[in-house]
Amino acid sequence: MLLTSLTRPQDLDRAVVVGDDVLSRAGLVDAAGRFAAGIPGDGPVAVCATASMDTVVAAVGCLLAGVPVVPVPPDSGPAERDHVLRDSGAAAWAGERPDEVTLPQVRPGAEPVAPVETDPERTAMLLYTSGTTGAPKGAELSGRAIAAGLDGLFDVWGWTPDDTVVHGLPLFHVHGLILGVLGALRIGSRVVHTVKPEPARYAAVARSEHPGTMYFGVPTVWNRIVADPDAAQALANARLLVSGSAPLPESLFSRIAELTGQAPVERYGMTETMITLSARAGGERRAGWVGLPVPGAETRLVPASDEDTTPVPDDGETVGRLEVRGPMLFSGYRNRPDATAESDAGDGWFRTGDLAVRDAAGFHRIVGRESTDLIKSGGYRIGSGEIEAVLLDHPDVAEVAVVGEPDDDLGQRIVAYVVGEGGTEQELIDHVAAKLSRHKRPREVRFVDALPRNPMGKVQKKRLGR
Ligand code: MCA
Ligand code: AMP
Repeated sequence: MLLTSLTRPQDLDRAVVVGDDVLSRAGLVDAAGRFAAGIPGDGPVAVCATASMDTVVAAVGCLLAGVPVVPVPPDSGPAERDHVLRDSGAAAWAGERPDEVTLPQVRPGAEPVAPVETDPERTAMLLYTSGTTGAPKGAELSGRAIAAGLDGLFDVWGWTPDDTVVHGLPLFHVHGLILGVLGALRIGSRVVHTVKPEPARYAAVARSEHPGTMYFGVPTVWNRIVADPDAAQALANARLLVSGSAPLPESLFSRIAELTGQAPVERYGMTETMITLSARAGGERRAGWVGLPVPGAETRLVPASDEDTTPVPDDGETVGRLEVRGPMLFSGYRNRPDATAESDAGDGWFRTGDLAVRDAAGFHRIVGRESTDLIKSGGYRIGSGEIEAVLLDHPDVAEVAVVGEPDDDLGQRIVAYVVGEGGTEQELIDHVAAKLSRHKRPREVRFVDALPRNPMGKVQKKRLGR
C-alpha cells in the first residue's frame, strides 16, 4: 500500500488543504473512494492536473483503485495532450474535459469502494517528461519505486506525521505531486497547497494558525521569496526549507540563510529516478552542493569519454557523468524501448545525462548537463527539439535553433534563433503556445541570417547566445 496513512483508523483534520478547500483524512478517503468507484475498467486515467483538490482526489482515487495515473498539464496544447493520451493508452479522463477529448469522463460513484491491494511492480504513475528531441516520454513509476523514494526522504529529512508540508508547485511532476502530496499521504503528515507558489501565499500559511514545518520550492520560487524579505522572514520558524528541481545559485542559498536564519536543504532528482541526493536535516548544508545519496540510492561518476571506463576520482573537482542505481528508479519509458535502452548503463545503472563532481565525503555538486538540448526553466524540463519541431511547422520559419540562456529568475530562459521572413516574434511565441504547454513558449525570438554550423552542417548551439 503506497498511501499507508490512509488506512489508519484515526482521522486527521486538515489532512489536505488546497487553496480554500480542506479535507480531513477520512474526507479524502471517502472522496477518493467514490472517485475510484467511478473509474471504468483498469486502464490508465488521464487526470487534468489543475492545482486543485479535484486533482488530489483523482490521483488518490486511482491509486486506491490500483489504476495508473497520467497527470496531464492543464495548459498542455492539443499536440502535446494528444500525444500523452495516445501514448499512455489512457482509458478515461478526470477533470474538466476539452471538447476534442473523447475519452469517457470519470463520474464519482455514490458509495466509496475499498482500496485494493495492487502489485507494487505495476505502474502507479506515468509522468511525461521531455527528452532532447521529439515528444515527451512517459516515465513509468511503479508503486514500489515511489514508496522507496519517499521512504528515503522521510529518513533524511526527519519527515514525520507531525510535519505540515507547504508548497504551490504543479501537480503533474514528481516534485509537486509525488513528494508534495503523496509523500504527506504516505507518512501521514498534513499538506497545504497554495495553488500558486507565490511568496505571499507561503508567508500567509507561515503566519496562520496552521503554519507549515517544511516548505518546498524550485530555485525560481526561492528567488521570488528572497525578493520579498517580509515573506522570507515569515518562514524563519519552519523546520526545513527545501530547494530542488534545478540548480540553486550560491548567492541565493546565502540570501535564504540570511533572511530566514536557516540554510536551505538542497536535493537533486529526476522524473526517472525520484530523489537521489540530498543534504540531511541534521547534517551539512553546503551552498552549490546537493548532498549525499538518500538511503537505497547509489551513484557513480563515469568519465566523459566512452573509451576510458575508470571511475573519476572523488576529489571534488573531476567532472564525470552521473549514473544512479536504486529501488526508486522508473521501470522504463512507455512504448520507447530504444530510449529505455539508451538510458541503461547496465547492471541497474541509469544514465542521468547530468555532469557532477563528488568529494571524499561523498557530497555531490551538479555542474551541468551533457546536452545543451535539455533546458531547465523555472524548474521545468524542456526539450529544445520539441519546440524546434513546432516552430518549423510555421510557414515563415526556415531554420531554427532553440537554446536555454542564463536567466537570474528562471535559471534558464528559452530563446529561439530563427532564420526566416515574415513572422513576428509574438506570432511565433503564440504559435508554440497554441500547440504546447505555456512554459514551453520561447521568452524571446531572435531573427538571424544564418545559424552557426560545423563543416558537417550540424548547428553549433554553443556558438549562439549573447
Ligand atoms: C511566460 N509568460 C510569458 C511567456 N512565458 N508571456 C509571454 N511570452 C512568454 N514566452 C507569462 C506567464 O504565462 C505568466 O503569465 C507570466 O508570464 C509570468 O510567467 P513566469 O515568470 O514563468 O512565472 P510563472 O508562470 O509564475 O512561473 C514560474 C514558476 C513556474 C511558478 C516558478 O515555472 C513553476 O511552477 N515551476 C515549477 C516547475 C516544477 O515543479 N518542476 C518540477 C519538475 P500569467 O501570470 O498571465 O499566467 S522536476 C522534478 O519533479 C524532479 C524530480 C525534481 O528534482 O524535483
Ligand atoms: P525533471 O525530470 O524535470 O525532474 O528534471 C531533472 C533534471 O533537473 C535533472 O536531470 C537535473 O538536470 C535537474 N535538477 C534537479 N534537481 C537539481 C538540483 N538540485 N540541482 C541541479 N539540477 C537539478
